[in-house]
Amino acid sequence: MHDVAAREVAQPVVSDPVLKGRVSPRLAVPAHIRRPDYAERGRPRGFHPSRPFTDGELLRMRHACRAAAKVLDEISALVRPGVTTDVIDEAAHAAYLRLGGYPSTLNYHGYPKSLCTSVNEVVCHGIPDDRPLHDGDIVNLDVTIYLDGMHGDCSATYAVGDIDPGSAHLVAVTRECLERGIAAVRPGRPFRAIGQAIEPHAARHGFNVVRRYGGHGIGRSFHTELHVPHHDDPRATRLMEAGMVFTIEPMLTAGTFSVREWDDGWTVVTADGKRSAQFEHTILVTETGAEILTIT
Ligand code: EYL
Ligand code: CO
Repeated sequence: MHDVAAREVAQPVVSDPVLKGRVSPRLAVPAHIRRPDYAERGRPRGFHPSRPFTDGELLRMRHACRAAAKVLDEISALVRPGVTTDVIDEAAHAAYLRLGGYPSTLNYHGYPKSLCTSVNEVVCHGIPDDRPLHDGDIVNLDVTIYLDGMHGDCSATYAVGDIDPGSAHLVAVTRECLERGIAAVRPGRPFRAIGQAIEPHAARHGFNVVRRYGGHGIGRSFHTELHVPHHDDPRATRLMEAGMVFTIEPMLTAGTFSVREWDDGWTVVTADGKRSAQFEHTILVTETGAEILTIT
């Protein structure tokens, strides 16, 4: 397997590496908020496999997904130079609680914060800390809420102040890849069709698609057994069914698709230090295509 060679177009800058900051103490969740089963001990007891949702489940799922989109919309207004990702985490935490929900990432496999904030070469699972956002950074905010017994998951990548044209291009193409992935959803098609729609679009613009992480089935469980590759993976032979719900969340890189994990056990960065962007929606398979659930 070979990474796609960059074409002669503006590539994102390589800025100073993102350094690990100080992580503040865990935030509390009031007793009246309904918690997922992992909230206390960190491990889900199991998962509810992906299958078409009942009408009742779908009603609750729409509620959770709309709330996730509202939280993301609200906290995205905070993105500007000088704001720390910890301040964004505090705002997200308050927003989940105000909507009556639990921050799904909080203590999920021990994860310490209420959202993921992934800056520049951080691909995903960045932990909010005391690092201020710098002018020229790009940052993905990944929000998941547990509400009405359902998880709703969405993310977007934002420009901090003025960003270079190469980074703006990476962000734009990544958003287009999510749109193309969603447009490929149709009952009866194999999941492979999603990556087949995404990967060539990324490649056309000289970007690579991260393979190590994919979308996932979601609902009563944050993650089900259903894995949704964003690259063309011949193993993704399962067929989409009307009523299924899953995320599509392509991560594109300006360089290699290979990733490394920091020794904090969470933060995932590109192996070559080049920038990465991501967009995510939770979507429903309809009779004719897909419906985006994570919209306000
Ligand atoms: C927690 C658990 C290893 C998230 C997502 C937070 C991170 C690393 C184990 C997926 C999987 C967010 O938002 C997500 N997908 O869109 N784990 C997640 N964690 C975590
Ligand atoms: Co997410």
